[in-house]
Amino acid sequence: MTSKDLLSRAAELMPGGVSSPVRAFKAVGGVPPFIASASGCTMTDVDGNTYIDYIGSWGPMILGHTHPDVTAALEAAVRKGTSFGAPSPLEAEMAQEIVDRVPSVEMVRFVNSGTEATMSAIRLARAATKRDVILKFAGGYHGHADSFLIQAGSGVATFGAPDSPGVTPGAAKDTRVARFDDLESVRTILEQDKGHVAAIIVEPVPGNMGVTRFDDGFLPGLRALCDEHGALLIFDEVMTGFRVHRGCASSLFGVTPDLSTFGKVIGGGLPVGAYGGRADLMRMISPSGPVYQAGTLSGNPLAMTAGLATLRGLTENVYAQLETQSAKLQAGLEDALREAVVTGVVQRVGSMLTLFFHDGPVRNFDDAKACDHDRFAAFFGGMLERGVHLPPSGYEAWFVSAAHDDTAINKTVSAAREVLRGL
Ligand code: KE4
Repeated sequence: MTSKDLLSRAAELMPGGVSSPVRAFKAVGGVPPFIASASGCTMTDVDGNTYIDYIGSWGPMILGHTHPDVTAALEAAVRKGTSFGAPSPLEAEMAQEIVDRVPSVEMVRFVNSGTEATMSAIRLARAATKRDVILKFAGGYHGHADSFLIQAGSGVATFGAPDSPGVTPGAAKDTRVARFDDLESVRTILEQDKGHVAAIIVEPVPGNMGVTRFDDGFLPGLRALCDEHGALLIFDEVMTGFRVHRGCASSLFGVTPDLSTFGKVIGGGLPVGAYGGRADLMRMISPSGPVYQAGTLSGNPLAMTAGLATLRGLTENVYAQLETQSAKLQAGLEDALREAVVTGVVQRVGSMLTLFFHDGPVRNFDDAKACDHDRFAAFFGGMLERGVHLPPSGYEAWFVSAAHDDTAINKTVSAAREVLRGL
């Protein structure tokens, strides 16, 4: 069956025929290739077409698909059982790897997705501070828990409004939405809700409105405002964790959050999330404390195995290689935009980057929305035809892996040159 046939059948069985909305190509049009296999920096669809892959499963595949160390570790692990529902040595081993890498993390709890990690972190923050309000940023994505599916109210300091049917006004009333890279908008809310803000949650490098630029003083400014107002600072590192730096974004920028959330890379492609941070806070989590959170498959031995193999494969040399290759890609794309005389900007932190069809920097969600997303859809289609599979939305980050060698980068850049010339 072709991808087109598979989509028709799947759409009768699953909403939109997909397991997560972005995969349906609504933002770019066309039929999404149904993937049969992947290897290194490529994916191959059921029709036999092979693509250079910049989705990377939305971040986890930082070593590349079917990395031999990850595959071998999983093959051995699966013969010992797939799930125990009881403690295993692998969880503490994995927790140690995280604690060793991230100075701000003293204790960790594993869950099964980034969404579970962030919803648990804000429950803990509310319990620890005995406050209800959570402040997030327009364009920030922290998974699909009700507290996060909130759009900015009419004015910055007003209540958030549900951003999806099914999210109740009750859920929305405890979430405020500020402007990213705008400390004044944060200060306004903290003053307005003085004594009621439990935490600020922020992607320390936004990747869900595209990779967004921001002032060096922004993250330190959030830390200072949290300290001034008795709120906790939560870094949502589900995407940035162990990608932008061996010690995560908190180490890259030298800003210490109270709690951090993780996912993607720490699962090596298997379902994992985690939250962690100050021990005095984490000890409040059941069973050592009163804050309840649980999960049937949390700490799953296969997911821990894939995560451990991935983290251990992320050596200093691999980080250096990721930086080199990602810089080559950025430079090539910028040259291609210039040569084609197409207005656009490439913004990158480490091995996550976004090409925006926008005149000037993209610093917040308003800028991201002002990009030419129709032009992105045309660019996406042209790249796909030339065997390069970008993330199917202009609001997403492209992910470079350790498997993206010069051949892959050069092919990507030459495809971009051709497509941009024709836009
Ligand atoms: P999951 O529940 O999808 O594992 O993680 C939610 C999440 C939390 N925080 C950040 C910063 C994230 O980027 C994500 C998920 N990222 C999207 C990519 N834009 C996942 C792709 C999808 O939803 O299919």
